[in-house]
Amino acid sequence: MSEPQFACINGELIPKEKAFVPLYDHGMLYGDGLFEGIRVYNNRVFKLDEHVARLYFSAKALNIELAIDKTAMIADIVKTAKANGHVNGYIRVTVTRGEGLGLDPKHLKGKANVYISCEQLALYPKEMYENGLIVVTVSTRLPSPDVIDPRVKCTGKYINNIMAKAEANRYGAGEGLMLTREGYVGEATGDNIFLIKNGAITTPPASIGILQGITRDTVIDLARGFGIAVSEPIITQYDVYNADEVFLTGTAAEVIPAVHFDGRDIGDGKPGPITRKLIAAYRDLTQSTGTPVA
Ligand code: PXG
Repeated sequence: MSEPQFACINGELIPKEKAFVPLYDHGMLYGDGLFEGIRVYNNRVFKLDEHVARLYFSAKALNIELAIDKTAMIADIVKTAKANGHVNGYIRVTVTRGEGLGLDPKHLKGKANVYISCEQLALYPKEMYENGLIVVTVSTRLPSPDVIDPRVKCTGKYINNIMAKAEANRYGAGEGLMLTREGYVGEATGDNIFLIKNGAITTPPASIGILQGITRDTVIDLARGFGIAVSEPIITQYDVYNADEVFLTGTAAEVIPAVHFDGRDIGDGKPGPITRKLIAAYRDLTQSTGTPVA
């Protein structure tokens, strides 16, 4: 992109090439931070209130004190999107506990740091949305909810997801399916999973140890709006292999069919009709709703 690009650090817009993280930022030292990935579609920020709400719930859970309230955060996010002039884009909000050496939060200077940037991001090529993804179950397990509550979207936890993604890459798969410690189906490395069987939808319950995705909630609403039953039972690999259709959801991946798991075709190995219907409905919604940027 030829136009100047900006990041927003603690409310101040800075040319992107001059935007740096302090050496002793707790996020840098210990992964002591939170993040949100948010999309801009058609000059509107999609599900902005929901992302900011999740960020503040995560901050509360980790006792990270922000200097600004949700209204000011929303204004800074919109300001950053606007400054970068992306009609469609991907906003990253990162909050860290602050600056200071040593684990003890009482050594931190000042309040949490807030970093906001905006990029272009296409996670998968267009063909994958038409033909579907190949997925493998990875050996990297989800952290147990008694260690870190999965609803907390904290940066440090993601080393596990990165290792899982690298494992999927080694198999040449588009995504890795992560299981809970007990071996139940959890989620992909950056996406939630949905199964369709006999016209009804299932997805693992958030309490099993997964992120309660905003795209997940959106797709559940869309499906119910179509009169499709959605439930959240415990799901096993057997259920995945024997589903009629499977798809993944996430802000970055959006809604994407998954047609092949661990060497088995799902159904006939092609994206199914309900998946296609939900992809179309999700696209319509992203184009027509959201917080205006301009
Ligand atoms: N599970 C996990 C583990 C995630 O990290 C989702 C599900 C989907 O949640 P949303 O709210 O996006 O529907 C996520 C989301 C990134 C990146 O920077 C990570 C996510 C989303 C977007 C980008 O790689 N995680």
